[in-house]
Amino acid sequence: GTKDFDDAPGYPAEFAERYRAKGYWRGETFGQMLRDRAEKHPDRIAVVDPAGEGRRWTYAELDLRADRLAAGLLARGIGKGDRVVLQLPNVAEFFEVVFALFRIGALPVFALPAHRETEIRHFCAFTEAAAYVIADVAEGYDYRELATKVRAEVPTLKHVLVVGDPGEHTALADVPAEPVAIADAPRPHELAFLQLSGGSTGVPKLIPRTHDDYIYSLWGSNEICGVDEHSVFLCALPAAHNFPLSSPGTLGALYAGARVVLAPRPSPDVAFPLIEAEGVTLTGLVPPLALVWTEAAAATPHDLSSLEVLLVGGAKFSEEAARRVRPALGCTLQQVFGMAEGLVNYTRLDDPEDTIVTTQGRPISPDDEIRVVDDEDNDLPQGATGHLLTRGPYTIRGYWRAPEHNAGAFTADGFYRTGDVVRLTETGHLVVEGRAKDQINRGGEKVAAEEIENHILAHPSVHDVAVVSMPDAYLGERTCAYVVLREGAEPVKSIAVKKFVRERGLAAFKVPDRVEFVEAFPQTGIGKVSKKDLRAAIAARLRETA
Ligand code: J2J
Repeated sequence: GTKDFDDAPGYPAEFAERYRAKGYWRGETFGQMLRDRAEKHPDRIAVVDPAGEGRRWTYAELDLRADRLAAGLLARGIGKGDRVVLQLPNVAEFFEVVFALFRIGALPVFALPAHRETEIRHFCAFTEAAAYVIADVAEGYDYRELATKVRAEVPTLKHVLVVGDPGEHTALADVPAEPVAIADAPRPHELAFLQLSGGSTGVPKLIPRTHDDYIYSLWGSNEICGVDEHSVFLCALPAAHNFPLSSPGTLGALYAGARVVLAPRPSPDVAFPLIEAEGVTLTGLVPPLALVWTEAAAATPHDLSSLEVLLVGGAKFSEEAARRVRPALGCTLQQVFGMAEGLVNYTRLDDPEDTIVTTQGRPISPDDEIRVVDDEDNDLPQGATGHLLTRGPYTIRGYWRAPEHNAGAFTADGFYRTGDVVRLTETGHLVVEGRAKDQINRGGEKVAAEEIENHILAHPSVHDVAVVSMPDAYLGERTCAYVVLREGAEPVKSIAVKKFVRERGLAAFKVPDRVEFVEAFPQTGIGKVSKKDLRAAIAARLRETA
């Protein structure tokens, strides 16, 4: 039968046994993994933080810091199973906190620096978080004020820990204590953290990942991406996102005993000097940034020759852009089509160039089960385009505390409905052809249409709204909100709708890029709003004005 965690469906016993027997699940935990690396090679550099006065932490130092912070957190009453919302930019402390939490079995909830009051309040309230960890100020934004507001609204939230100047909160630097033995250390099959879903619903769902399953995705990725102890991984995207965290990401690099270099921003002016100075061998980017890098590489004075692999994923990378990577950057392109729910596909480093530039790769594991189905869940013939369903040794069986949603998001036998529309090539590579979920992929940043619609509906002059994607040369897609005003309502300007959304305290990437006012929506045969027609209308409109 199914071994259920309290808050989410786990892997059925027969699957768990198979994943262990096949050696995918190694029975490791993150806490133990870091200890092991620190014992084997204490003096090797684990994390380089150029923003933090060029700090370089060895494996021994990271291990000791995690131990000391773990003890301090326990002393403050934060322990096994507690949720801790983590919202840090790319700083070394990100890893100190994450590994301290891993050690005591508290669950990090990986918020992004872009999230604002509405999202953070939801993460803290929904997870009944005991603590919230922030930076003081980053990119001109003061997270302490946000924390003050959220703390007043969420009764479980007892601790706000701040990297830097704490203001009215507690400095992270004041928490560490003398390391203690941890009585109830987490076990490999238990939850390690909650990751955020890109989502297509009103509020983002939380993704429960175990030590066993996630660590498999790390070493599996390392083998495919050629990561070993000599690798240097540049974390250019926000560290909390699943892609730079695990594909193979910072945690993959630490698993390998390699070096992680943190870029405070992903732009070439920041990243290129770091590549040269640190001898970076691989990094991951979303398609818009990969375009910027390929263009900037032509004129850069920096030596990028250490770069061996550029991973590009999070959104579809066009063949045209993909073909430019190797000539411009002198490295191998590796396309990656992944999801925080689990399944990750990579083109292989030795795939023919045509496969690398025209497909989004194939799964990490021989036991990743892939189905391509029609609208009624019937399997389609090989090569046909349809809905991607997947099940496997590092794909969740359900979201955290979401039984109703899970009933629709998974098949009865546990396949996750990715919402992606794909086709399989003869070599078993996946090509992403589109999307069935109601989401806008804004250059890798996911926007759930329903979430934005709910916010716009709160505007007193708005009668109805439909948020759709519109094509964009740089981001691939941007968001367009079609609005029907209430009868007799004063005219509203586009800019006022955008301002209204922004002031509700949402990540900036969720503010609609464009607002169109219409009298009524086109309808489907069964009287629902036809988003297909709206997408076609805005695309045509953009072509006319181009
Ligand atoms: C088209 N769509 C893609 C790609 C993701 C590695 C890489 C990416 C993510 C990620 C990740 C795509 N081409 N190459 O977690 O570990 C879209 C799909 C997918 C959704 C997942 C990783 N790569 N996508 O992007 O959870 O629609 O994870 O279902 O943010 O991004 O989004 P997310």
